[in-house]
Amino acid sequence: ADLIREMSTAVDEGQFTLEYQPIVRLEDMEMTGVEALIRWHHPTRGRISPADFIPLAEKSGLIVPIGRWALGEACRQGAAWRQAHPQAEHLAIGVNVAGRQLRSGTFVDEVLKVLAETQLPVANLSIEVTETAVLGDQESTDAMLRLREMGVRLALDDFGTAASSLGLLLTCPVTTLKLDRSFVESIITVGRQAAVATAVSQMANALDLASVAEGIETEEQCRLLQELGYHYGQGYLFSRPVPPEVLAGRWAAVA
Ligand code: G
Ligand code: G
Ligand code: MN
Ligand code: NA
Repeated sequence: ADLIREMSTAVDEGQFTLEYQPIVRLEDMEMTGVEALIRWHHPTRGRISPADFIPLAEKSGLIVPIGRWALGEACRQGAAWRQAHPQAEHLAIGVNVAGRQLRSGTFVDEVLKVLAETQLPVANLSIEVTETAVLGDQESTDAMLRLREMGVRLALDDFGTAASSLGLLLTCPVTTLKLDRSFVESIITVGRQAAVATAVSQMANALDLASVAEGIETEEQCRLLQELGYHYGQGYLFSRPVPPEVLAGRWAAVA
């Protein structure tokens, strides 16, 4: 309960920051996107992991203002990167959005407003939703359809972990599947993980969707996922989530 109360003022007090984890195109290992991941720097408790506060934020509804902040901040950062670094011109900025945000009724208008204010081109934005967040309900489907009409990319995050993955693909207008990292973790030694990863890749291709494999930690996993047809990869092998100035430094170094 204390944590919820503290969370409710944390946005205004500037206690949240975003880190960005690279997403690379497996064909040439170019960084083509990033996923924005929120960090809470609590004044007395120190760093609190999103795994510990995002579920509370979702339950309490505070995810709506927190998520609104994260969307604005990620778009502002993406626009700033584009201004400063030619390499960032086509960078996809992935922003996690909770079901409650998507269903809030004002989400699509908020996206429009943020894009206008930050001058981030719509083609640079990718919204990440989880299967459990959307579960095929009409309100989130409508919001996603409107986002698609605007040209926002939509990724289905943690794909394969929820109960209704396959049915969702018929109703949910996503552009990208992100294979959950639980299928990547032991993909080299556990045949069943490789089998699921193969099936998801084939399904993505059959449905004309982009595919991202998450949680890639070794060269061996990377090679196998590339052979299985994954278009993009994300994981500690390429980079941990890093503060924005670290990415800017990498671009400046190769410019
Ligand atoms: O960053 P980490 O590596 O610990 O992320 C833990 C979880 O928190 C992930 O499942 C991620 O999707 C979620 N998360 C991180 N940032 C955000 C955010 O801005 N909004 C929402 N809804 N979830 C987030
Ligand atoms: O659930 P979502 O995919 O939005 O969240 C991404 C989470 O996965 C973050 O907590 C991030 O730190 C974590 N992550 C990213 N790459 C790796 C990886 O290679 N290995 C592990 N174990 N976790 C990862
Ligand atoms: Mn995500
Ligand atoms: Na995920």
